Amino acid sequence: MRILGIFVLSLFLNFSTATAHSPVGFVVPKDGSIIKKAPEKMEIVFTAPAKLIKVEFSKVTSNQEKLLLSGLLGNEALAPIKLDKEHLMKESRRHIISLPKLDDGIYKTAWRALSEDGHAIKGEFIFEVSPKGSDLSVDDVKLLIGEGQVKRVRGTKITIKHGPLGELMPAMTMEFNVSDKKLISNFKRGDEVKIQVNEELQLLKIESK
Ligand SMILES: [Cu+2]
Repeated sequence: MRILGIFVLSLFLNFSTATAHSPVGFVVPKDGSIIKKAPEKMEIVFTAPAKLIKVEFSKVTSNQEKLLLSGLLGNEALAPIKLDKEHLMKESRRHIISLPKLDDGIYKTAWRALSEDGHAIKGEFIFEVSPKGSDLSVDDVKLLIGEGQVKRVRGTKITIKHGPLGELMPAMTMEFNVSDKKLISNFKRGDEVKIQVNEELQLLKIESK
């Protein structure tokens, strides 16, 4: 997936503010991505259950050169787009947000949520719909496969320090759930593993490297 160079800096800033206390696993479309086909929905997936309390979705109307400068100050020109509110106030890891029909252009999403333990968290991401964009549909990029090191195993939960998973999830240390504890009972702290995760962030497969 191509990344808009102009967004790399803002992506970096978003990431560093997001990691302060935000358990974001990934978003779809990926932050900074350029896609050919307008998505019908967005996803925000947290590493632990959280409730979305506000989602502001806008078309960016300033030109791209300006966006780099003004975007960093957080005052790029935006035309708000109304969304329905079905996705709000549900406690879940994975949140799906329906979108109206989108024209070509750059779109920004700013969201706020409450984590399970009551922390307010927030973040933002940008994507572009353009004929120059990637052919990949948003569903094509969801195979979350990668490698990591086991940090802890407890019942049906396993904490893994993982590298990037597929196209979407950056490297991080996080806890995964499994449906059956037999899947992870043979692993212990320090094991180097290959993993596959689904879009609900359940661990589907784990094997020694
Ligand atoms: Cu992760």
